[in-house]
Amino acid sequence: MTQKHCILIGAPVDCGKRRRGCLMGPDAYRTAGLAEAITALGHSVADWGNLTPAQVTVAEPRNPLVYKLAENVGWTQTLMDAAQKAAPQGFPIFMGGDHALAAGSVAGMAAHAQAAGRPFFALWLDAHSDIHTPDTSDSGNLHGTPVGYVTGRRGFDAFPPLPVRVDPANICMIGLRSVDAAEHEILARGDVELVDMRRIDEEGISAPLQAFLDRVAAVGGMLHVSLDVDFLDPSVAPAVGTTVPGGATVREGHLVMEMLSDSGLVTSLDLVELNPFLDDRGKTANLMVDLTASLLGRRVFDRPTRSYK
Ligand code: HAR
Ligand code: MN
Ligand code: MN
Ligand code: MN
Repeated sequence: MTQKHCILIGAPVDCGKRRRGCLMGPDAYRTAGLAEAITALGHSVADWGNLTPAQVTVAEPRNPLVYKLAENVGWTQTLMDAAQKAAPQGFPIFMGGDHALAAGSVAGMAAHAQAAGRPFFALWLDAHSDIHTPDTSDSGNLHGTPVGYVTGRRGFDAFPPLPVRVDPANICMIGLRSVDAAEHEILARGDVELVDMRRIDEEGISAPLQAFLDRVAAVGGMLHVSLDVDFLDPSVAPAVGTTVPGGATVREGHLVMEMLSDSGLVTSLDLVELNPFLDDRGKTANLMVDLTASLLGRRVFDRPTRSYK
């Protein structure tokens, strides 16, 4: 695998939902040895430290349930800028922080791809589809809305203008098992590639992923991966506020990461929703670090498998 310059961007976003703790995520990744795992693979690392949200004022949201709108908007601006600054210099890794951060990281990476003249794709590894708008959210938790924002849905007027809309046909969601009615409605009408747990059980996780990667490769796309802790089964990744039973196994997680690594297509990564306050002796943080290492080239054996004759 070619060497990368990895840029760790600490995004202690904790305003995307009411349960607190994701602000400790970036430091949990540092404690779990993320930088060391990356350098052990021959890559270089720069840690840009933890960012802080731009201070903004916003009008009262139409939906009174919406939680901490101004802080979410500020983070979106900050991370959109950080993504566009980091992307020309290396491989940005956004250490969350909750999934609200992806409004900024994905929008910024999409803007970078456009500037580079390349198509942009996103892989959403998550139990949830996160395609609400602030108006359709029945929780008011904006970590359920980043896909709505980046695909240009209406209702984000308080947010920074979207630099470039992400085509829903360029998004693949894998791991789905908790989709709200309003999200179901928009997804049923749209072009997002949907891989729910039933499909994974029936087809395996590699076939739908490979089909998506082939599409990205065919047009020379840049691929952003947004890895939500709750993509994984809570038994192996308990440190998340929104656990949903029946998630991906450790083996499925590593297979996905190794295939992504082999593809050579991934240009940025979000690690989101880790709540270290809920972890069991660091097991979730450690697993997220191991998955990142697989994405960056860690292997038991390289493929193709050796022959023994
Ligand atoms: N759909 C639910 C809501 O909008 C839960 C969203 C949960 N989102 C995350 N990220 N944890 O996937 O409230
Ligand atoms: Mn999510
Ligand atoms: Mn989720
Ligand atoms: Mn909901």
